[in-house]
Amino acid sequence: MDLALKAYIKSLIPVGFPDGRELVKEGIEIGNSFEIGRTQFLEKFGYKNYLEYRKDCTENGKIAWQLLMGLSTLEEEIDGIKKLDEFCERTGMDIRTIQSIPSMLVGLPQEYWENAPKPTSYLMTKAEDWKAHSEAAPIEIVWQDWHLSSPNNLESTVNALKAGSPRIGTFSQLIWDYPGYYDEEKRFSDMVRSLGIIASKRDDFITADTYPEDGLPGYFLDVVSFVGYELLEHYIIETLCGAKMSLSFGGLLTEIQPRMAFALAMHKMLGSYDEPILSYYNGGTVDQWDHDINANFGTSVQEMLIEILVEKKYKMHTAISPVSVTEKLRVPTLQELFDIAAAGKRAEEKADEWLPMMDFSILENLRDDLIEKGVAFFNNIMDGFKEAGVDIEDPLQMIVILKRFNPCKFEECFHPSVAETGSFKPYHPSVLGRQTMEIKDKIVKDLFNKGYDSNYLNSKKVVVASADGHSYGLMLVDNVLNEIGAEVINGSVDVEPATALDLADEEGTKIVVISAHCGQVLDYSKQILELAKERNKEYHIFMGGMLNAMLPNNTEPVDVQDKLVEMGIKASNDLEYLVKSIQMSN
Ligand code: B12
Repeated sequence: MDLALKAYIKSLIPVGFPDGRELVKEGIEIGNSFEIGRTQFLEKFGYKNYLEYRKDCTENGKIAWQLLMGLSTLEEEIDGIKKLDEFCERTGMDIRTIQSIPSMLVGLPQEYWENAPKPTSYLMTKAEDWKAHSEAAPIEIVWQDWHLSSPNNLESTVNALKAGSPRIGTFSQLIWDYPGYYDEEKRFSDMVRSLGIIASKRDDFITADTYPEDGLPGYFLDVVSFVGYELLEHYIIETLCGAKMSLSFGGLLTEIQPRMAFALAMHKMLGSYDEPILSYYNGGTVDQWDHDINANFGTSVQEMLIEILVEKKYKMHTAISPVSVTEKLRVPTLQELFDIAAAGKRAEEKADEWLPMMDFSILENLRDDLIEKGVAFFNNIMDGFKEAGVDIEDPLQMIVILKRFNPCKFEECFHPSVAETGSFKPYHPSVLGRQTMEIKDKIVKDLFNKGYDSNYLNSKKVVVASADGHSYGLMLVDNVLNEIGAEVINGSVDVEPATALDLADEEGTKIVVISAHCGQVLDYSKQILELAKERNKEYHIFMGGMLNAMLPNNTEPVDVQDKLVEMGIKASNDLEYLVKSIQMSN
């Protein structure tokens, strides 16, 4: 291994942290001290556990359906669960699982709430709040987001299990940062304890779920790297912590062949009929239109149809969790969720007519190629870690290193093409990175056609950063500004207001460009403007991305671009406006 890489990996090894093996044991003890909750769903339909339900669906030639729901208050969320039950009863359509998505704040201990920007979705504070979901109706409730890998993971894992959640996620989200929270040792020691708790519930088929696109793979440019990385997570969860792993995916892997081949690869390597690895397919989120939104039913339904067909053929017990046609606009309403699930269920009615015409050999060939190269990627990681002195049998050390690893560098370091050809070259490119570069090319071409050139910004120094974990808008802005002649300093993702201004001060520039997507732009802007005032300095603050927020008395996020402009933020998604305004800023 190259010496610089070896030194880099060494520098990521945590010092003075507890031994992860001991933390797993502590977790198992905590897990043995309480029982998992028995839900209204299991009671009403007479299943021993949720896996038995999914197997029952397979055996009866049916698909298990799920919705992801994160409404703006706890009351609305509970009411939404009841409404889904009513919808199932009225239409005869069984959509019996909800993955509830609370606010990011639920992942933070409450003492941090006051100073954190307020994102979309609802809050929970006590064990009864979790229980209220699974007691509301015979609908199975699952918690993944902001649970297993958040700073508050120990409390939320226990609460979710006591409320009967059949899986706890999301392992891959360990790379997410939380505003104002910096105690890595506590957060990840607790995460290993939580994995121990889940391990203690193995016989109840409770799993630790992951969702690659929310973690390092969200930055990867090759589907092969997804496979290799998942082998690594499987090694940590199953081999080091003794917990059962499950995996959901699909938001970003939207091209049908690699999408389905990835599922088959996971099933072939890590799953079986009795112990499935795949929990659900999430609907694709990147190909959606933000105009004439009903057209999105077209792409969504064909995606669900192939998932149904693959499920019928390979019997992996994978649920389908469709994404509303409004995905590109904002968090969906309840009715929008029902509409897309109903469309999928109607496609299911016809699937048996398609099945005899299907030839799955293309998918199987791609699956085998992904497996071969993915295994090579995994072996490269393990060899690299060992050579750099990582204790690869300590789950805490492994998790902390993943958290600290630069995601893009991670892929380039271990990708098998590097050993083969000397440089990184994706074998089966992932969608979003490629699409973002295509959008960038088009924007730059249009700007050049309008008379801008590669010296237009005359090496003006600009700090760019993402206010949350979304990186592609940032990548786009960085590349456009760079090609129009700016000197771009990229602060990366999860950058807090103070850090953005610190970076601008260090670099001696007043130009700060923020990309934000989580509905936090109003709070973020207030904070950054107050800080600028305190520093008695003038900055030019630009902002783009998803310029919306949850306002009091509203149940859906609303556009706040005008409010931001009134506050003094140059808020717009227009790249030409950005380029022109930067040119005029002193
Ligand atoms: C990819 C994605 C993710 C990936 C991100 C991976 C990564 N490495 O970036 C993952 C899966 C991790 C993710 C997670 C979450 N996401 Co997300 N995500 C998306 C998705 C599908 C695409 C965003 C994207 O990258 N587009 C490609 C880029 C190139 O386009 P863009 O970002 O739209 O940017 C355009 C313009 O806005 C502009 N632009 C962007 N920034 C800037 C800045 C300036 C200054 C300017 C001028 C222009 C500009 O440039 C682009 C031009 O076309 C959107 C839905 C959608 N289809 O848009 C949801 C979406 C943004 N996510 C959303 C949410 C809620 C989340 C989560 C909170 C969900 C959760 N699990 O709880 C987490 C938060 C994670 C975190 N830590 O921050 C919501 C936001 C809701 C809202 N505000 O109303 C959306 C809209 C989905 C939805 N309908 O609910 N997400």
